Amino acid sequence: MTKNVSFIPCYDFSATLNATYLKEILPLMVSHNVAANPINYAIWYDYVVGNNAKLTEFVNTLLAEQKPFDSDTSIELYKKYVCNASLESFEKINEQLQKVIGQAASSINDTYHKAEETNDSFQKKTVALENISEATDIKTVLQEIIQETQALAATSQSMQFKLTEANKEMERLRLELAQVREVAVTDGLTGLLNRRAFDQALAKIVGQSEPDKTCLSMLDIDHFKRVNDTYGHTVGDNVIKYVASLMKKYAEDHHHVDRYGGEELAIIMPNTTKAKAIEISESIHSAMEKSRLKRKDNSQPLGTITLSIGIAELQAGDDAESFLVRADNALYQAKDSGRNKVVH
Ligand code: GH3
Ligand code: MG
Ligand code: MG
Repeated sequence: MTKNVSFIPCYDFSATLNATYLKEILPLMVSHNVAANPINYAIWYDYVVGNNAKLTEFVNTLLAEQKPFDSDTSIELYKKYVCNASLESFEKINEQLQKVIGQAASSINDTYHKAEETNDSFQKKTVALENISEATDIKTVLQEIIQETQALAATSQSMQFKLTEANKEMERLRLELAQVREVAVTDGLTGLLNRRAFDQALAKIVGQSEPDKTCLSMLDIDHFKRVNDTYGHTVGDNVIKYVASLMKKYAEDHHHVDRYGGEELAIIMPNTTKAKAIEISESIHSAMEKSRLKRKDNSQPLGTITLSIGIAELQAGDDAESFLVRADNALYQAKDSGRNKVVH
């Protein structure tokens, strides 16, 4: 069936954050007597990160009912919720597509055979008609021809109906596939494009663009660890979401706004001058600096949270990596020279 389809889960968090998770995951696994193999780690990773609601619910039920976390449960959870729903959707859609195509092909085949049969029969009848002289015999042959023509028309009508149905079903599957594809390139927290989409878009844009007409803006939240340490991860998540919303607000429609990983975000700007890239990045930077963010639960102000941004312009001879490195270097300079600024 679809053994050749593979779909790797996308983890786009920083090394520092993963170290934080590790410190939560391992004690949890030990306390629940879960073998620390890669499959179980992936499950408990998602559980600790908390971005996989269905998995969390399933694990919570298991824990509440004190059910053992055995290998069957673990493989079922991994296949269903980690490795992943998208793969299952792809397989399901693929199966349905095969079925629809199979039905349409068999209907076309039936009609083809019926037409061939009718053609043969007509040829025989043509010969017969040439040798018949009695009017009653001619009438019988003509009646047979009419019946066969009617049968052929019915088969062809049935094929038409089945093809119309197949067309509708394929359109439905096409939409379903588009949704699955969208999930595969979307970051769960911010709704921005994810790292997978960023890598793909950057390679494509660098390959197609003229130098001096494409820019890349890399953005990192300053002292974000402090935000997490002071207010907790949920508040930290909301700050990332807020920065993402500012990026969406100021970027142009044809730009790719991505979550590169953790609290690092990026905008790929094709057909954009450096002056425009600077203007957009400065707007995001100053909007963030002016924001007066408050905690949702108790309205406590979070204080000023700032951004460092590095901008690079595509140059002749660049590949995706060299372009990215230059933007990253600019970001590093922004950090190194005191943060809270745009460097280009
Ligand atoms: P700098 O100004 O140098 O960027 O300092 P920083 O503290 O922002 O940078 P550092 O790389 O030391 O820490 C980044 C932190 O971002 C560590 C990690 O806990 C946090 N982080 C990364 N991804 C997420 C996320 O998805 N949610 C939350 N809440 N925190 C995250
Ligand atoms: Mg940071
Ligand atoms: Mg960072």
